[in-house]
Amino acid sequence: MPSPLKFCDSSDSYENAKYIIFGVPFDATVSYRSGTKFAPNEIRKASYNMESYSIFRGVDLKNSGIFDMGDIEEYHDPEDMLEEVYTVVDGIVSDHKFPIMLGGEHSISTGAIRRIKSRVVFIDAHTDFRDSYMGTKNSHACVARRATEIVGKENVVSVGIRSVSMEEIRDGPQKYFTSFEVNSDSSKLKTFLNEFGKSPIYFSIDFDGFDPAYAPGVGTPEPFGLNPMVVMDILDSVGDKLVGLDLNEITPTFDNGNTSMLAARIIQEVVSYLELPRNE
Ligand SMILES: [Mn+2]
Repeated sequence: MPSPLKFCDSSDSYENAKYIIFGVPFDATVSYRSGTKFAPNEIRKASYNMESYSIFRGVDLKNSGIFDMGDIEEYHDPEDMLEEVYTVVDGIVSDHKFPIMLGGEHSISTGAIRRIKSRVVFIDAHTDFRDSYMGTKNSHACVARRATEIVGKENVVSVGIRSVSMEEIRDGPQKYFTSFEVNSDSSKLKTFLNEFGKSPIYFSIDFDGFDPAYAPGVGTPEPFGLNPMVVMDILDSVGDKLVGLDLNEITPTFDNGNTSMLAARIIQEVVSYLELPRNE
């Protein structure tokens, strides 16, 4: 899966790397604005604007061991895509490395969660708890439902919720924090995550969880969203237990550049957090 573009500071070989980036250019089930398949390369391009040094963490990412594998091939059937994501994540995790997946639409996460089977923290405007949507159970509108089936409802939480269907409320969705709760007082979220983060955590970021002011280039924008600083709160609470990351639903055709930039920066912040010296 060679790609001519590589994420910045991806200079190491796979063997020597700790963080493995790969793209999943898949947007076959999107319900409103398509184009997320173009996001992996836009995130890579945006990354070239970034300094390698994190002043916040005091970490230089040049030597952190990031390797960008490029993209998997473009699939049209969600189950084919999920099998390939599972295989790639299986290889990375079996080699004791940290997978960073660039979507693509949100349905890509299911492939990683099937392999990793840890607790899941979603950032999302939507509960994504429909049993099926537009004829497929692997729609991006169903990803949290699939996650609860894989790891149990008590092991999934969504942050930033502000758009839910009656059907999802009736079915009793996963634990969630609305954007209104988090924006007015994030202490309840942090208290919850401090406990939740005692087990390994897969972190899946749907960029429509952020306010459209910060992340305009998404498939289904929703006003009254999160400030991206919530990522720092989540890292402070569960960062030590992170076992995988994905960034999804970015739609470059509707972006002014800021959404891909935010994605590239979040990858840097997560890696620099994980690179902090630990007393373990
Ligand atoms: Mn969403």
